[in-house]
Amino acid sequence: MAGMHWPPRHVMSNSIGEALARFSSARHADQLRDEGVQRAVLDSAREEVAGLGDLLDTAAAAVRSAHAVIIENFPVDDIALAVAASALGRADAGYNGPRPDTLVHDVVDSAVRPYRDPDPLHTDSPMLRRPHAYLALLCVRPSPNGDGETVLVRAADVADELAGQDRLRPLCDPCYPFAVPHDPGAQRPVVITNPILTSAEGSTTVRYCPVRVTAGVQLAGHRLDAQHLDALRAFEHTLQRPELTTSFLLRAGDLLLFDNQRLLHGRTDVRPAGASRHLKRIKLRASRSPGAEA
Ligand SMILES: O=C(O)CCC(=O)C(=O)O
Ligand SMILES: [Fe+2]
Repeated sequence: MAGMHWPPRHVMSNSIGEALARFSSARHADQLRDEGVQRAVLDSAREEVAGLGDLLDTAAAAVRSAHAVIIENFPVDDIALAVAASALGRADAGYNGPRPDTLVHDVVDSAVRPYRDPDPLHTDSPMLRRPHAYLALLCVRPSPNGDGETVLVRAADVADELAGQDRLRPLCDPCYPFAVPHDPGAQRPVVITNPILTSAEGSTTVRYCPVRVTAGVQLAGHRLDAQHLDALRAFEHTLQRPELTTSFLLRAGDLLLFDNQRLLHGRTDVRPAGASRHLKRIKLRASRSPGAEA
């Protein structure tokens, strides 16, 4: 269940933050698209910024055990963000927002993603064969109203709830349609199918985006039988349960690191004055440890 002290929080000291900002000002974001450069720059940052390595190790361990962590007082800087995020894995410039090669995507109010609408619970990059393992969200500026809260739900809590209703197993079948956004000129929309939940060795993962799945069900829903449709409705219903939800306001300088396959995330709506809200986002691949499977 969502506890009071989740996600765990750590504060970056001013001295670490200032040294990391100084370190970052001497680097260029373009170089950091390369994984080898990311490793080398992270190693230099660990060496040059006293205390940074321990803080990042603590944060990475928290993401592994608790699936999310917040580092407060983080410098608002793309390079500092990329350096810290790369402690979790490889920062991937692919599929991070509408532009093709974006290491750091600025999450801001826009016509395609207006802040007045809530962003319902989802996982990112659900159409990829392997969705990104982790996300990093750095708050540059919250909404001045204090709306636009971040919402997190653990896949394992949703699965526990559904298992009790005998609706977990259908959701693990790879039959759920996700509509892939396509070019206006494309002949017909592409629909891929995936499980929404997987459960193995005590670990539950989730892949879900309401817009993609709703469109997928409309396009290919006839292939979902009553049992699978019923389980999908139960899943959607369970996401609304307040006791499974943790909501909090990200403040300027809060860096949220989390597991994109073990948590769903979303955002509550933002009133017009909150259009200046601004986050920075990095998407990460699990780093390949020596000898591990690809
Ligand atoms: O605006 C937010 O807080 C949510 C952002 C989000 O879902 C994302 O960037 O993937
Ligand atoms: Fe997202």
